[in-house]
Amino acid sequence: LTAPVPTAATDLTLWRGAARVLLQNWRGDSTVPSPGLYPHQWSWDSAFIAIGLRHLSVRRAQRELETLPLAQWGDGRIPHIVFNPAVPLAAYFPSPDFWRSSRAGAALGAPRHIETSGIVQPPVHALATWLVHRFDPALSRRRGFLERLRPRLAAWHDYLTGQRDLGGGGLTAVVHPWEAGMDNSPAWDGPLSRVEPVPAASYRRADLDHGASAERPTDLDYGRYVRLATDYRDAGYLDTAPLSFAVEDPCVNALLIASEHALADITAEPGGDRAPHERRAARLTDALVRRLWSPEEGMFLNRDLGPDRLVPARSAAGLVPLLVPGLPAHVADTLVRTAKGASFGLGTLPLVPSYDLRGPDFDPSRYWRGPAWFNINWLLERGLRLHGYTGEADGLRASMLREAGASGFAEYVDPCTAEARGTRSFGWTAALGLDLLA
Ligand code: 2M8
Repeated sequence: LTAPVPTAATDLTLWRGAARVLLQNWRGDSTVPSPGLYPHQWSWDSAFIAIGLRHLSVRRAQRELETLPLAQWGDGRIPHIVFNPAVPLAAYFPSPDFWRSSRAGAALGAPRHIETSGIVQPPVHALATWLVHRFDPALSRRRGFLERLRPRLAAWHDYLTGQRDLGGGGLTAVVHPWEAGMDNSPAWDGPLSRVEPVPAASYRRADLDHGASAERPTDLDYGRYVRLATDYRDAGYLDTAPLSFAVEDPCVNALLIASEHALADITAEPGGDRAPHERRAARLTDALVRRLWSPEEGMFLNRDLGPDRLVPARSAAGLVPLLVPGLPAHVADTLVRTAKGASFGLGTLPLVPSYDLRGPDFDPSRYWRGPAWFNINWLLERGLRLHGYTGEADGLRASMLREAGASGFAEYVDPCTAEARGTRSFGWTAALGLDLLA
């Protein structure tokens, strides 16, 4: 153990509970989000988990972040799932025999001996790497932690800002709802409506073995997810192939910017030049505001690259850019006003919901269509602090600490009642709770 154990009784209970989840979900060189529902390594989960794990064991946190890029593809992409070969195929769908990465991704340099998915997830990794380094710089230097990760993180960001600038406007785009991490957000309903679902009988949903169907995406959503993933795979995971789904997401891009700033720090630490990364972060920030900011809505929206227009769905993804350091002050202030308003209830509800409470498709229980998620709230807490909203950040922190423990470290909660939803003993809920406690 590298962190002091808290002394206050409630903190101690939370600390113990969170530590238990992280110890139970540890698999030797990485952490599963949940042993039942998600029994492999997930990309952005690992980054959030490492941020919390550093308080228990810096070595494990470093290991978590080192393991993931071992599965990086030659074109720079870090896959959204790294499969554990010891887990039976039927335990999770889509399984390695669906993605067939080592064959279908061979031309793009997919690993030959590790099976992965072929899509990506939000780039939280450089940010997590920097936070883990800073926690124990001496150990990090001794182990060459930053040196080993820096070229891989740079290649990852080059991929996202290069091949994945599908709209040509200076932002990165996602080609599947799973890539943004908010699988069934109402923001995808419009773009997804153009996708022909595969027949339900052509695959088996393993998620329903572990989760209530009212809290998971619908079969229609799944049919479309599978169609998109199949088409992408059959095109050899090429980003130049015609793509029926391509969207610029404000949360993904905000995390890329925050991570690009972290990459500047990572580069400068051994004496390298931070300027190219700072310049890229500034260019991305300009593009984010130019392409995704909606003054009318007082928040960022997704841009659907098919018709090239903003999607009018108000998802919490549109508040996450609050964590971008160089955001114009009037934009940051407007975002906070929107978060505190009737749509997102910051300061009045236990946690900020994943989607506009007053939106026509709001559902307090169904996955990313309303429930509150701890990673999004953690990002907002960080953003509030960054822009000087200390009181709001303190309130959100206290609320997250209370609900993380009370919900049994739930995957997500009803944003109005804070009742637990989804799976329990969920990795990033425990990790980020621990981080806020420290
Ligand atoms: C959820 O997504 C996976 C697909 O990647 C699934 O539903 O099977 C999302 O909540 C995603 O953000 C998360 O990374 C993943 C594992 O926790 O689960």
